[in-house]
Amino acid sequence: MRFLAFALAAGAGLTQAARVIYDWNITYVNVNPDNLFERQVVGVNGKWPLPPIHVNIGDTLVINTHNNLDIPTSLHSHGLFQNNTPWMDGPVGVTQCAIPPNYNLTYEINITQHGSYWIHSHYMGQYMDGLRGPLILHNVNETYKYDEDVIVTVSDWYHQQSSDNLNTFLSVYNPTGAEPVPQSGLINDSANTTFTFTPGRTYRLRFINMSGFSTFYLSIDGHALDIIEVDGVETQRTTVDSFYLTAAQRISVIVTAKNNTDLNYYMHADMAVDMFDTMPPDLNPNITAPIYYNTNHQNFAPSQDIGMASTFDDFVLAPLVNASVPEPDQSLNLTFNFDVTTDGTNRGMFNELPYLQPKVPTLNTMLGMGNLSNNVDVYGPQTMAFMMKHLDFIEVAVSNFDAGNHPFHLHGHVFYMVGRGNGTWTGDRSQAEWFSNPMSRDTILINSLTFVVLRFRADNPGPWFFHCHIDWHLESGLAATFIVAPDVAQQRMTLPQAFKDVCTAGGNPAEGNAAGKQGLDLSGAPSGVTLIYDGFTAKGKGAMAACILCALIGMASIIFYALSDPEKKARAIADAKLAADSPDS
Ligand SMILES: *[C@@H]1O[C@H](CO)[C@@H](O)[C@H](O)[C@H]1NC(C)=O
Ligand SMILES: *[C@@H]1O[C@H](CO)[C@@H](O)[C@H](O)[C@H]1NC(C)=O
Ligand SMILES: *[C@@H]1O[C@H](CO)[C@@H](O)[C@H](O)[C@H]1NC(C)=O
Ligand SMILES: *[C@@H]1O[C@H](CO)[C@@H](O)[C@H](O)[C@H]1NC(C)=O
Ligand SMILES: *[C@@H]1O[C@H](CO)[C@@H](O)[C@H](O)[C@H]1NC(C)=O
Ligand SMILES: *[C@@H]1O[C@H](CO)[C@@H](O)[C@H](O)[C@H]1NC(C)=O
Ligand SMILES: *[C@@H]1O[C@H](CO)[C@@H](O)[C@H](O)[C@H]1NC(C)=O
Ligand SMILES: *[C@@H]1O[C@H](CO)[C@@H](O)[C@H](O)[C@H]1NC(C)=O
Ligand SMILES: *[C@@H]1O[C@H](CO)[C@@H](O)[C@H](O)[C@H]1NC(C)=O
Ligand SMILES: *[C@@H]1O[C@H](CO)[C@@H](O)[C@H](O)[C@H]1NC(C)=O
Ligand SMILES: *[C@@H]1O[C@H](CO)[C@@H](O)[C@H](O)[C@H]1NC(C)=O
Ligand SMILES: *[C@@H]1O[C@H](CO)[C@@H](O)[C@H](O)[C@H]1NC(C)=O
Ligand SMILES: [Cu+2]
Repeated sequence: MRFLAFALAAGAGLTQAARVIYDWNITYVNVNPDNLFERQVVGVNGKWPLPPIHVNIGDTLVINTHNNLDIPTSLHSHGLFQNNTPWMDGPVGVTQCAIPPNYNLTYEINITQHGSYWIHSHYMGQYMDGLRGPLILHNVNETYKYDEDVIVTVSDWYHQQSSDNLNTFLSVYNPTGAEPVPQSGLINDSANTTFTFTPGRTYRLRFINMSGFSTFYLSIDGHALDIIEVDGVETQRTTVDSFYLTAAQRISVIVTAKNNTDLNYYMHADMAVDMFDTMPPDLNPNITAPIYYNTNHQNFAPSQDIGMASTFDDFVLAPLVNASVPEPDQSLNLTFNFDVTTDGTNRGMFNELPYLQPKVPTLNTMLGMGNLSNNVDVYGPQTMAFMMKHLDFIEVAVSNFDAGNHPFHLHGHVFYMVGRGNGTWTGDRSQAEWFSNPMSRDTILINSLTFVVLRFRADNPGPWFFHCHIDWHLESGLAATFIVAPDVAQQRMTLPQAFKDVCTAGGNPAEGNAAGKQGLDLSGAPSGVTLIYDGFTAKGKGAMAACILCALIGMASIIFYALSDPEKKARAIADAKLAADSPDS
């Protein structure tokens, strides 16, 4: 890591742009952050946790990566717009091919935003194996004043490798789609994190949720939290006792320290245990970290932790700069649910179709196919591609048909949170609660059996991923691709050679449609993993799922032999369902 450029600029109070260069050799490291289990994780330059990245607005951030793993990787700078450089965004299959082992790729980003962000692998479930770290973009002059700037990451921690967890999760033996439950929660990637407060000082605490799954409720005994930033968007200073962060969300608060050192205090990060299908008896969901005013005594203020009873509501925060939200030019209606599909696995999906990664990254298709790129078909039958016209104001309504709450992230943009309501978005505005000066952010929680209405300006040509940030659900298919202005993208930009070479190096096609072919011949593009249309309603299937599990135990041998043949597999699952549905089961 070459950190000198930033240190000099900040130290001397200079405002001229710097080129901040990090050399990241992505390597395996053995660590034991929860003091319970040593495991192999993915770190950088032989170290884990990852070094936090600090840059100033106006700087150019350069990350030279070398993949020293035996599996592919990629890096996504979460929340950065990547305007005019969509190839720097990082999601494999959308804007790039995975970086193969022993290969180098350089990410170069002109920093135009400020606030709290993070950088993480966007390949399979790899970020839950540790490849995730803070990315802080400093403003020239911060709006709010504080004495100290402190990063606080929260994350869930698994003892198993993500690839193993993923195999268990996306398996015919898991028809209910029960997610792997983490073994621990970590504050700052450690079970031993402690903070020190100096009386009278003010602290900006940048909370970054790097979880793969669990949501946390955060509070500090005896201290009010003044929210000033949400996902890089500044808010009017708003005092709360506690707040939640879903995976991938960030909130900055200003905390004013007490005037004396009589007591020490605990910071609380409580996992939202209602998300877990099972509650492991040895999991402590309530993580704490001491905040010491005086390390010479252990007198702690009484706990005021109310956990999930928090009344925090991010919709009612007000942006620092008032929102101006016109009526939409184009509207999109998305619903999502989970169900067993024809490959026998339980998958998440928008509009009844799971996302399947195309053979060619969507960006390569967009920039490489001339006029055909304006035809949504070239992006493949199951990339859930939606075409959006340049500068249109887009409305996306998302209805959650699932029993769980899910955090959704849009790449390349922040969206206004203009409305919400119970049940399904029918287009009847009187059934929604509307916000006249809405907040915007890049990751939003959508509660069970409710809908949200989001709006954004399609001013960033490129393919932008919209997906559940629970990594298990992303991998199972809960994703869509917003295809913004291929015509303008082609006029403005050319895919850098390095982003073609990285495909070739990994044995993947670098150009063509989703099938790696020319024209509209999409034969061979990933497809055919669909709902089983067998006369059962989605709800009926959900209710039946537990029963199927019993039946599956009996059917296991049949399914085992059917594994090699997707059609037989689907048949076996369907048979299992029928068995489960028979009156005597
Ligand atoms: C990356 O790190 C590994 C493990 O420490 C080391 O063996 C390898 O030589 C490094 N590679 C480069 C290109 O620095
Ligand atoms: C890849 O990166 C490593 C580490 O920065 C460097 O030593 C090596 O020379 C680079 N290889 C190529 C082909 O650029
Ligand atoms: C960054 O901005 C400079 C100056 O406008 C431009 O020359 C360069 O291509 C940009 N780089 C990236 C990666 O966007
Ligand atoms: C930042 O603040 C300094 C000191 O108040 C002022 O001189 C400078 O013009 C400000 N810069 C910007 C970009 O607002
Ligand atoms: C962290 O705390 C545990 C006890 O909770 C202790 O066993 C361990 O040694 C500590 N680790 C470090 C690095 O201080
Ligand atoms: C938490 O980790 C960040 C880096 O990720 C570091 O800057 C900060 O000082 C750490 N805080 C504590 C209290 O350890
Ligand atoms: C982080 O996000 C996960 C997933 O949504 C959630 O379960 C967890 O409670 C969050 N943690 C915090 C501290 O907000
Ligand atoms: C600390 O003392 C100062 C001066 O007496 C007062 O203005 C301030 O409100 C006090 N702060 C707190 C957190 O009690
Ligand atoms: C976690 O904390 C919450 C809020 O104080 C409490 O209701 C809950 O019982 C705690 N859970 C455990 C397992 O201690
Ligand atoms: C911003 O909106 C609020 C109402 O939400 C209003 O009171 C305030 O005057 C507006 N500020 C500006 C600068 O328009
Ligand atoms: C949705 O239901 C909740 C709880 O029943 C209620 O408080 C809320 O007002 C409802 N929202 C709308 C927009 O009707
Ligand atoms: C959105 O889709 C759902 C499910 O198909 C449907 O019930 C609803 O009426 C649609 N809403 C609009 C506004 O088209
Ligand atoms: Cu989800």
